[in-house]
Amino acid sequence: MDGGGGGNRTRPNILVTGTPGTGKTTTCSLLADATQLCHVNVGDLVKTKNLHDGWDEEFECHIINEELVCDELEDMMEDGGVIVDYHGCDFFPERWFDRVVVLQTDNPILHDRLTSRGYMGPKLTNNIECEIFQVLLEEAMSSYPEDVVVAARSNCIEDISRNVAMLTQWVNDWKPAGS
Ligand code: DAT
Repeated sequence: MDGGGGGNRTRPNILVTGTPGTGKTTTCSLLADATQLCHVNVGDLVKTKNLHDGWDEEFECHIINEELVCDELEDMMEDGGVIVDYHGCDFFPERWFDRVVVLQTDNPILHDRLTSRGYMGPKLTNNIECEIFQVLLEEAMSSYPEDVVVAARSNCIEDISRNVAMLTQWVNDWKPAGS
């Protein structure tokens, strides 16, 4: 069982979460290029490794099997140096992450991004409500220590550049536990 400061890992693990469309994948991909950490897109992993319990017709997405996902990631997370990209955060072990970033986008902007992605009906409404009620920020705050969670605005390209620069700096300054 590890405590704070990253257990035995020599590089930190970061979770980038937020409502779909807030820019997680774009941010993680640029952050992985800047830091050489490994970007894991959990949605893609669930599809390619079949870590799900079928298809949800109403919300048009796979029903994620959280236990299978955690089992799949455990060894990698223990080694460290992973950026996890997912629109949920309460089922990962708390000890995995040194930083949890919650991306947030103003509603009209998010609405446009999701409709241009083809979201409509309950899937669109559900995600917009998720952002209005700051569901992911609440979930992150109730699942991780206060000093681990940061909220970051993601409305425009400049926001992405600023967030990537801020996180790159944080990764470069990070020190393993006991060092
Ligand atoms: P997510 O992984 O959170 O679902 P994404 O990275 O796939 O989001 O981004 C969805 C779309 O929105 C994609 O076309 C890129 C664009 N986008 C995301 N964040 C943005 C930002 N801060 N500024 C401009 N465009 C952004």
